[in-house]
Amino acid sequence: MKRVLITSAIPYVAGVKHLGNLVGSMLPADIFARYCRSRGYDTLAICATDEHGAPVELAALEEGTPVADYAAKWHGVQKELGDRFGLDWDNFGRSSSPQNHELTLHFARALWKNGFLEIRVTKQAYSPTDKRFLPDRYVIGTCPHCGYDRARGDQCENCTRVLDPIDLINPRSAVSGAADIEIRDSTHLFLKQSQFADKLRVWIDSHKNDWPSLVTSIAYKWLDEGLQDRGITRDLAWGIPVPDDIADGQLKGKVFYVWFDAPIEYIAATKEWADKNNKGDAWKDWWYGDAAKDVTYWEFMGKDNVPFHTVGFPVTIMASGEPWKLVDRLKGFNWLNYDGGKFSTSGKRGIFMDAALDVAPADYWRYYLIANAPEGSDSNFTWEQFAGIINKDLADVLGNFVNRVTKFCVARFDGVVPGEGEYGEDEKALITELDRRFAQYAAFMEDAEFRKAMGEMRAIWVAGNEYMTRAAPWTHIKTDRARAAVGVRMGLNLIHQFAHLVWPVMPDFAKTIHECIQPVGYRGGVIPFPDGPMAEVLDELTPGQPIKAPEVLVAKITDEQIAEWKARFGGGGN
Ligand code: B3M
Ligand code: ZN
Repeated sequence: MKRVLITSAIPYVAGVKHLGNLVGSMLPADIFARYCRSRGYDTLAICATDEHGAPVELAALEEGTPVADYAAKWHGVQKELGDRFGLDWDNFGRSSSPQNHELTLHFARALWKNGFLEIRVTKQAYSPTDKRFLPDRYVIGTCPHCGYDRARGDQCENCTRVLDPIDLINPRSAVSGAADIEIRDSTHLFLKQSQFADKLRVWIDSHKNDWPSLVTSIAYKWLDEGLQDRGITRDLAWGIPVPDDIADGQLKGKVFYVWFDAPIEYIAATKEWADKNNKGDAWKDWWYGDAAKDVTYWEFMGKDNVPFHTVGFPVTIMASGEPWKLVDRLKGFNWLNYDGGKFSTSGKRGIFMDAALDVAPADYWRYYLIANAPEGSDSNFTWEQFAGIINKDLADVLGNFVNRVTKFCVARFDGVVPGEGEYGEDEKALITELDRRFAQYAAFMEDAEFRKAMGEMRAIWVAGNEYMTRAAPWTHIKTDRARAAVGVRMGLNLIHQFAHLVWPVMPDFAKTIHECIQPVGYRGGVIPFPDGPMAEVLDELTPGQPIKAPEVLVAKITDEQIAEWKARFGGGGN
């Protein structure tokens, strides 16, 4: 059996994530995982909250809450919102877990023992006003590469380059705004990444054909610019402390850099899963040595996270000298913009996961976002486009199809699958077309080519609708009941297969329509991918079996709603 390990970039625990975060990692990872489960693959889907580092410490500071409490609270909020969005992880872990502390120390010790860590005295930003070192995002200033004036000390949000706080022009403290920033000496551990440049290049070359060019181009850019050694400790209080047996206690009071322990949490969250479910060492079978050889490991992330997954984390694994799994398929995404500008957490611009669910059900968002995923280039959200796609694809095409067939069946065939008549030429032509389209859809999904897959899904709904218009049982019922019965029977079978098709993308919707038409023996849970050739699955329902017509399946979005949401969320044109 195929084994598929799936990780989504783990969101910082601070606050509610916006739809740009969702579409760039968690949503595609979940849809891909559900697709894999629907094919019967042995699937493990992992996500977590990223709880360490300057961003979280800073946010807790702003809120005036102890960091540990702050992290626990927001982990809970994110877990709940993820559930409401249908994100169905095998484990949604926490990078502050004991398992991650343990594994991070395991890696750090292996790196130290293998001679890939070095103690260096570095120049760090220090604020006398704040009486502390200001690592990473604690410093804000102008990006030396692109001139963006609110670049943060760890990475420029605008050009995605990774920065050092002391590179920033006009630096100021994120804590107090103080500009009295001094440069002081501080001792840190450095991972000798430069020694892995050749090995990394060979590895990245080997993925030239199965990673998106967005991903390989970012990876090559890093290698071509010359791989720098990387500081993996910070002057922070919150995080995983450096133990005394590394660097003879010289790093006392410092913690590992969040980007060192965050990817290790992919493994640790798998161990959390095993521990929670009494699965012993089963977590290792996904990650380590021969037991994990047949696993295909997929990572999903936004483009700003790509360097850490094509260089940082792989170097950690390579330098450990242990046979941990490296990523096989790395799916990176561009940005989703909000009405021509950036989604911004700090600027509170755009739509956040909690507010999104106030205005529309999770399935609308899941479908809209994945159908417009920023795969080849950035994509842009507007309320008009959102409403247009929901109203056309989901209401006019899919919802209308389900409604007219089920309602007609209830009205004219006593709400049972009619058995009269035989499938003819029209039905056979449809079956041939759908065999081809389902196969094409599956091929796109196997490669996580979501836009193409959604295009094919839509084409399948359209083919069903067009067939129904030709079959017109509402016309034939007056003169030829058997002929009308054939159309209705095919229509009901199509609806049933649509539930199977759309489950990974719209799980609630799929469940609703599947419950209206479920074949005898269905027990709930995963709604599997159509199991067999269309000639069989489109003739699967038993004549005489009762069906139901769902209540309004997809309510159309009105112009008044669009106006109201634009006013509420800002942006969105006028
Ligand atoms: N937390 C950045 C982000 O949320 C970071 C990802 C970690 S993946 C190991 O986009
Ligand atoms: Zn920049």
